[in-house]
Amino acid sequence: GIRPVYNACSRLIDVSVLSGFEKKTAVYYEDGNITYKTLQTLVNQTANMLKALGLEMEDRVLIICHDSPEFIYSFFGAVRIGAVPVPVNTMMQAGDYEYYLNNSRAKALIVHHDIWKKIKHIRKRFIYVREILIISDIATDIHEGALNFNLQISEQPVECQPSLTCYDDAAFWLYTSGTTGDPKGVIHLHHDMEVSTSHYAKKVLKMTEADRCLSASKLFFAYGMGGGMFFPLGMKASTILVKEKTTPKTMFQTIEKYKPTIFFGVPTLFGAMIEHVDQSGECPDLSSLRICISAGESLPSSFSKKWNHLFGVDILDGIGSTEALHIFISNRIDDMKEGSSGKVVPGYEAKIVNEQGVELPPNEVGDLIISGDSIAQGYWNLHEQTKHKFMGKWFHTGDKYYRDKEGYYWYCGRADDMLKVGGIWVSPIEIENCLLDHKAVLETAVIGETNDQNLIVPKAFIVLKENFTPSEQLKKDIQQFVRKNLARYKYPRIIHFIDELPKTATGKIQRFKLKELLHS
Ligand code: 3SK
Repeated sequence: GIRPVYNACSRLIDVSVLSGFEKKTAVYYEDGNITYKTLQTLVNQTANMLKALGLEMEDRVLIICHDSPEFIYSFFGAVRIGAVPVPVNTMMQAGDYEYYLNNSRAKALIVHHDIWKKIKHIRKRFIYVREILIISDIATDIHEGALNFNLQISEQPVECQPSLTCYDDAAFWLYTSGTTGDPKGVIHLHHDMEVSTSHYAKKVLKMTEADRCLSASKLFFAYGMGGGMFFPLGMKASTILVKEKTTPKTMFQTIEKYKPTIFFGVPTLFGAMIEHVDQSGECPDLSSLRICISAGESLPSSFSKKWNHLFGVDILDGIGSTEALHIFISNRIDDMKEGSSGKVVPGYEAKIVNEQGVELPPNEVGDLIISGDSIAQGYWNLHEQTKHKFMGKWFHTGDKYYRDKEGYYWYCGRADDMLKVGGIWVSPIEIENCLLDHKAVLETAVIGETNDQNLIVPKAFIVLKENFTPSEQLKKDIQQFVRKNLARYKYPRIIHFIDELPKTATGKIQRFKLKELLHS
């Protein structure tokens, strides 16, 4: 039979006159506010434009868009007509966009004008693209063979019936890059955003319409998309969008200006913001915040302590993934264990298993697998990898964890980052957390290096704080510090001072790049 209609756009965006949300601010952006009513209208106009251009259900629409209202219009405009938006990272090279466009077989491309300028010379290599829409509010910013997005939508009717999609239709894709191979298209369904909002935003963050969210992570990442778009819109709260690059300074300025109540960050950003205060001696007013969230990597407890001391607000650490759409294990506002990722978010299940898939008892390190209704359908056109990771209702996260007797989960690293030192498994995260407690260490990443005797030893890459200079004596001090605070065999036998650690755009440290350095 025909399944009931369920369209993620109408579920998250639509408001009626009676609801009282029409006049409420949905988006704060560059000194302008967009109400829910205006947002709904502009999403409808975008949907009508895509329809008029011949886009149909299931057609992919690639979106290369900075954090701005147009991101939301394009994303939900496509979802409304049953097309499938594929937002991608705005910081990539031309060749990466060629890959995304051809791999997704997107029929339309919506792109900010500054990025279009960097890729238009390879236009002929985009095999499936029929329509190109350039986001630019300068009407004269016309590009050959392309349409002006803003002009086009302004000419469209303001009403648009959502298409007859159902709960399990594909709604959007997100690309995720592993440590090897090409990025994989993760297929999310129409119900995923609402499920994640109900499990995490509502039950863990206790988000209400009174909240104002700011996400340091950009909207094209799953983490940023939740914190900066579908949580606030789904809860009829407000979001603050910042087009500029995320830095400690832009974040402090934005928080002081727009007074968010919830701030989504990542550990390296929290660390850099703390360092900014230490260096400048000025402590910005963050009193509007009722809670901060950290994900992406495990948050060192030294950061949460210092942050709370400086700003009087807690950071809730959690773990999520692009495949799960958002956070599935998290600390709670009234139940936090510093250094842990917290407990399973209501609505999800988690298990720690060994290589045979047998569940392990508390305190034993194994593979974290999870289940829950926001987990993606699978990877686009990657049948083997899909079978490997999506096993029945369980998704294999690729993370090593243990659960303590009280039900808190402790991150031990990616499955492929764990080190076997002297026959004992060692978590690089534990060593990194200890190193971060040393007064000279700003950032660090630990990997395994094979020594002369063919044994794996921990090697620490360390970025020093401003007032410290690299020396042999400092290396010895740091090694001694770890030996004093952790089991002796865990101390880094090799220390390498470095100016900067390789990171993803969300601030995740790319340990695999450091490993490549060893072999180059
Ligand atoms: O890396 C994470 O922890 C994460 C959290 C939420 C959504 C997506 C991701 C990758």
